[in-house]
Amino acid sequence: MFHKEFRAIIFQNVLILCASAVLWKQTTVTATQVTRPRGVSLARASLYSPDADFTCLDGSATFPFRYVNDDYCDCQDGSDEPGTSACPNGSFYCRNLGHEAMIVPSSRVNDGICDCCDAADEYQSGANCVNTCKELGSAAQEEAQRRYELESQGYAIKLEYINKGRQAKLSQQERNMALKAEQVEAEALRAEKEREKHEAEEPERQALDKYRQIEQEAVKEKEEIERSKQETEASKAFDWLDSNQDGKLQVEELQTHVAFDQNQDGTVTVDEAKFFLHNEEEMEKSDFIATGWPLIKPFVMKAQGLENPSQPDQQTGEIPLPDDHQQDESMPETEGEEEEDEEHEEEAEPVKPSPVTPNSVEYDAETQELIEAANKARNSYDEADRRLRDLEREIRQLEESNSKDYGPNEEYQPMDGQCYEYSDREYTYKLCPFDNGSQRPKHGGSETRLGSWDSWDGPAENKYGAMKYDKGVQCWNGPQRSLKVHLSCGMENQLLSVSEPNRCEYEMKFTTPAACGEPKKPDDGDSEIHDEL
Ligand code: MAN
Repeated sequence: MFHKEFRAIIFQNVLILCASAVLWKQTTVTATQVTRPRGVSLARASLYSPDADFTCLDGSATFPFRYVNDDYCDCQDGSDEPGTSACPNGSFYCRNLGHEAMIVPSSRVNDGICDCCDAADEYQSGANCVNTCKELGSAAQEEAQRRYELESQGYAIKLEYINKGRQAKLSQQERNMALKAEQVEAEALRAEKEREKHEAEEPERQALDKYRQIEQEAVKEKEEIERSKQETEASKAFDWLDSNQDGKLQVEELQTHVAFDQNQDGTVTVDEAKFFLHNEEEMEKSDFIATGWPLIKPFVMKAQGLENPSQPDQQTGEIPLPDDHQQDESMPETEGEEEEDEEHEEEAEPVKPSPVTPNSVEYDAETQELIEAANKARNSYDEADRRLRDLEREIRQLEESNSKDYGPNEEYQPMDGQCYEYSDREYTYKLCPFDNGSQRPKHGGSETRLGSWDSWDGPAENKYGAMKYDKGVQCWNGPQRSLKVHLSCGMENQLLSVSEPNRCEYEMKFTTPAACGEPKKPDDGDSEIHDEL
């Protein structure tokens, strides 16, 4: 209490001594001629009425108005001392006429440091502050004007982008409608061509069926001839090997031929001979033809120095065997031997060339015509089918592009289909908006996809401020790579920088006119702060 009274006495004294000066220092007059205590903004002027008691702005106390700016802190929120440094938490407002108003902590008032450009915060410190608001104001003004002009140019380009984007969307929609109409036609045409194809293929099938039968018969005939050739050859070999002509092949008979000396020790043992008789003592001719000769023949041929035992005689398919088998150890000549036995050659039935073979079919004129008609119908159908597929593909692509969000006014559409690059020391980065982002080592190596277009990813109040690309190439021992692109207003589309704040998580800074807002004309630079409570 004593303190309060003491302070009041001091205050009154000061008031008496320098009544007019203090009054002047307590108030300041603004351009709008509103009287308010020092350090109070225009917006708060009405809360400081000299004709009434003052209530702290937090409502915590009320006292005579003369306590305001009396250099003694009465309010917890410091609101009674806006123009002195008495309260640690007060705030001092400098008008900074000619530049921008500013609020500084009132603890800085008269601390010897010039905070306000109009020097208002140092009215008693003797800091010799000079009012620099005019110079600062005009520099800021110039900068604001420069920014405004840039933004205006960027915005003008953005308007062009909007036009282009809308135009592209419209023509895509028109093209889509036209394609859809064409698709209906193309479907009908394909159905018609399919019907025609079936109609042409049916008579062709019937005609070819006849030929197929002939072909099959020819094949059968050929096989039959081949089989009989093999049989004849086997039969002759048997007769030659069956030296005692008893109609059976015995072990001893085979032992006389060195060709069966499998281990080549100079003797054909019983076991070696029996091997060819399926481990029996003897073999009937029918068994020899069926299974014995195929086993023996390679040995016979080997003895003759022939490589390919299955090669048939071109003409007869027979093995011309020597009349005198005593001359052995020359073996019976198998097919493929150069010298031909004249007798056998005469005996051999010439194989008639098959009229129709699977590889060289000659069709009669009528069938040929049916095939050509069916081919034509098939080609027409294929063409109609291809056209429909092409249309469907184009429609799909258009719809995919149409479903992309190119911004509130289609302003980002012109960036689709373009790519932009940026190089740092190690990599060249590429951004193809609405498609993907990638990274290529500068000194060789393949491109790594950092992500594919996913969605807009800006904050709630500016969704179009950033783009997300995800599902990039898997990081070694880590996640799939991903990329965030931050967009800001600029004169041109340009990739400004790339960073990798976390391993395999990339960030790009990209400027584009599409991100420019409507430019606001700079004011005269002399602005008040709207410091609402
Ligand atoms: C490559 C690049 C880098 C990445 C590593 C992760 O070197 O894609 O950006 O950090 O792989 O292993």
